[in-house]
Amino acid sequence: MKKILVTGALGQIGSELVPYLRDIYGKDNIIASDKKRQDDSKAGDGIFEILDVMDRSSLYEMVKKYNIDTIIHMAALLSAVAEEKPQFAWQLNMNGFTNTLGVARENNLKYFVPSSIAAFGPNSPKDNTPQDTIQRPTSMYGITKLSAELLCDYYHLKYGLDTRSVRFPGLISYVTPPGGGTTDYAVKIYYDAIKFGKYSCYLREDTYMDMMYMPDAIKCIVQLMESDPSRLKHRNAFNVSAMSFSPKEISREIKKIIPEFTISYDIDEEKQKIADSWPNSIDCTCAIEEWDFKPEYDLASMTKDMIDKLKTK
Ligand code: AKB
Repeated sequence: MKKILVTGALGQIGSELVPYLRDIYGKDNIIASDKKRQDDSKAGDGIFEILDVMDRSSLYEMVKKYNIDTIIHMAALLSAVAEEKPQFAWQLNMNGFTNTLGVARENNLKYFVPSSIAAFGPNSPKDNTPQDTIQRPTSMYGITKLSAELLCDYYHLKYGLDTRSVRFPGLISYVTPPGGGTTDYAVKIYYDAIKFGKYSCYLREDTYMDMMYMPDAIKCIVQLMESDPSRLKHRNAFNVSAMSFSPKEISREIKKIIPEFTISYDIDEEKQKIADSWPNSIDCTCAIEEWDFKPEYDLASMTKDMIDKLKTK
């Protein structure tokens, strides 16, 4: 990777991925792009372009203008918000994806798009969900993610395009809050614990989902993209996770640092339904074997870091 275009650069992952990439590859080699410039302070000091991924010709021009060799496509709607407007979610997630994938093919670029644990469904094995198994997602977000997995595989097999991807679990970060995900509670709980000493959770206390701390997530994107292609038996997309916990377990961990913290439950049926259709925990053996995936943070170390960082913030 020498010249990288990142779409959705102001989103939850993009806003941490871009500075990380700039540190590694040089600030002039990372073209951050998003639909609109939200806030100057977030854009960093590198190149930023306004780019709507639905606009294929601008995307094509951007690739030519900067001599791009890699696209990291992050622009997408997350699960809960996609369920509120499923037709729009299909349009944005699929058209944005096929535009970037198509431009990558025409220019023979390396290509990364994140998939998600949402690509599994209620009849996938619940625990230790294997890399290759039944995938019949029931959320619109999951349907778009699985479609992208299949299409990336197709482009790799048919055209030899260097497509790579991971199935991200819920990502937890103190930098940019997520917007519209089902796993977002695991971020909000830290903010509310510090601000109010309490949190009202929209999922049942025993809802298990996979999670990962953002520093591990951005590191693993680069690690996968730089990995030896001859070792990769899988392309789209690798199971990756650092931990699996329930609201009850994360609240217990927070209590160790903020003893007065309390959690209550006010269930959002739509979000609960989505969470119930996802695995409790996924099996990451293929990512470990094929490109040495190794996250650093577990629930305890992430909780300590989140609370330290948010208190300073
Ligand atoms: C969401 O909750 O929608 C995302 C995801 C698991 O892909 N965080």
